[in-house]
Amino acid sequence: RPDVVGVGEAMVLLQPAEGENLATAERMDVHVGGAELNVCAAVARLGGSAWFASRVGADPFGERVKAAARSLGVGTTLVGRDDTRPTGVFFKDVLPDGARRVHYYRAGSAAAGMDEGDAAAILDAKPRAIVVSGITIALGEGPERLVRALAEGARSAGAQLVVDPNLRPALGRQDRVLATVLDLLPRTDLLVLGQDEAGPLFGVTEPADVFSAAGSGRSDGIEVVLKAGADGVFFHGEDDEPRHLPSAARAVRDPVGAGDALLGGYLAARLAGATRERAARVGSALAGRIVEVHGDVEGLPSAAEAAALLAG
Ligand code: KDG
Repeated sequence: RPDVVGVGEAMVLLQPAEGENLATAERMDVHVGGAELNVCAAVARLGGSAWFASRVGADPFGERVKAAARSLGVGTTLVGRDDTRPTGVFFKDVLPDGARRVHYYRAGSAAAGMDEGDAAAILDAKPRAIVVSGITIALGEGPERLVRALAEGARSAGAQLVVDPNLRPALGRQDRVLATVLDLLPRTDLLVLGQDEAGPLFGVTEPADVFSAAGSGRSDGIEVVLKAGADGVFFHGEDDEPRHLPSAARAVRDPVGAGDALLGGYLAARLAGATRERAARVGSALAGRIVEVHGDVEGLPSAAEAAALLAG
């Protein structure tokens, strides 16, 4: 029984070396990225068992995604193969001001072909937590139905439902993402969102307002983690009030993947019995490492360092 199943799309990521950009680079580094796989990688590094659930194409990039997952210690039993659709690809550019911009080549990808028919295998695995994100909802109607089916089945399968809105305007369907995340809320056990996502979702951005809009104080309890970028993170104190932790990052080179590490770190720590505060510290420490290094998961601490973080 896995601790966590992350459901979504992972892609091959091509990115120019430091100081170069997509318009002129002659060589690129090859990585694998995908929000829910990144979450699984963080959970695995903290000693949890994490499986990735997805589909890849019958192509070398599909093999590469699976190999990358395995090398991160993430199980691939629930990664299916689609013989007619390709594995998605994305490129990460560095803008003159240092900001990152991603370009997707994933329309019609194998993962975008997932639908509610994929839910049974995931629920039958009886994970302790299922992680879904708005990226999957944005991939199309089939993936949206899969996310809804998982949300409906999670509790009776004994799984917590973990939701990250992961708004990605470049993917379109953001109105469907917002509506679905709101529909899922009454069934959500842990909501991890960016402060910039709170406005579109709830119309409020102050931590206390976001927490109450998300349903804090609900009798069966929802935990909220609000990511405020350079301003750190707000988490749900044991008394249901928002608590704040400053960012653990010493320098920011590449922020992509930080939110996933924060979610994975927080969740793994909670599943290991940590308090909300310790879990927020673990998640924030992982996110701080990720932003200091190029790549989505390359900055994760070693297993030994991760264990030390967990132990406090
Ligand atoms: O959170 C990091 C992800 O945004 C990145 O890995 C790419 O999955 C990705 C996406 O769809 O944006």
